[in-house]
Amino acid sequence: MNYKNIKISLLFISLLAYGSSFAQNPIITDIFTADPAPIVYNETVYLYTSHDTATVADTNYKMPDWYVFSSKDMVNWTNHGSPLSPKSFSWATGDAYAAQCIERNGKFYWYVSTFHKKDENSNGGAAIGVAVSDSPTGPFKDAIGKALIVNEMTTELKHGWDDIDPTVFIDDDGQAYLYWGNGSCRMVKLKENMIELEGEITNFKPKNYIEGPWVYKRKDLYYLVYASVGTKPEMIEYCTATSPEGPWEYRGIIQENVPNSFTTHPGIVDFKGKSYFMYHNGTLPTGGSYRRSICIDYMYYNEDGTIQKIVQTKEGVKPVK
Ligand code: FUB
Repeated sequence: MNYKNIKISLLFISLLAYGSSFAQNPIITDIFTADPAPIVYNETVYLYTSHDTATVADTNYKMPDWYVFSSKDMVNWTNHGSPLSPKSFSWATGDAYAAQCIERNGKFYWYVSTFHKKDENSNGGAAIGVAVSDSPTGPFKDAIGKALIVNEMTTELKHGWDDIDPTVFIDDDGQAYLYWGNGSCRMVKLKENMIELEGEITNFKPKNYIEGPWVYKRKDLYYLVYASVGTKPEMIEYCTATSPEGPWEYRGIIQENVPNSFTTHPGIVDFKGKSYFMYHNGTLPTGGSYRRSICIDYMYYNEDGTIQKIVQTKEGVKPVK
């Protein structure tokens, strides 16, 4: 090997070493993203996100639309743009808060929280809509031409933004459930068509619950993971149950406060044998509580199904082979 070849090899080796320790978190760096909601479809992870566009000087959210990203290795993410915004719903106005998409029978149902215009169906306030598509990346359209949940359907809390943050779960027997809520957690069954409610809305308040529920099943246990608030910014805590309707047993804190953001928000996915925990923080340059960024770290379970504390890292996760 001549001197030039040795130099090139050394450069290659140091690039490899740099690459393997390169920080992956936050995972999206060209726009500010929040409220991660991942699903696996066709050996690909699709990640549905909120989008923060507030300026550094702003003191509240500016969230114009929702985005979709995808990855086959949890490290390289493709931006599919924004196929949905509150403007896609004739009845909606205002911000595009947290949302979650799920596949059923080849169709993709994207449950979103936004705000309702004052009209004959609602006096305004937060509302939940559902959009549908034949593809995980859209195009999506309003599935029913009206909101699925309006403020007037839940009356136990008086603030107008209590009907936010939908999470949707389909049990092994095919029954679908929608959970949501700020201040208390609401639950209602969905019909098989995924666009109509079935039965009564119930509400309950897990310990320290504030918002951002994420419901899933692992082995025989149901998990309700959520953002919690006490005297500090939000953390992530969880409950488990042996039925999707509860009763929910409080199991503790999974994730402590995140740097530079008052909120955090859970999104959980298993992909190719590993469990991943997604959340947001404010660590991108010029980031903050209204300019958030999604991160991914590994998630580990104990033998008894309890969840180990998430270790928040800059390195994030390694590419899935
Ligand atoms: O992104 C807007 C709101 O902040 C979400 O709806 C909450 O979960 C919190 O992340």
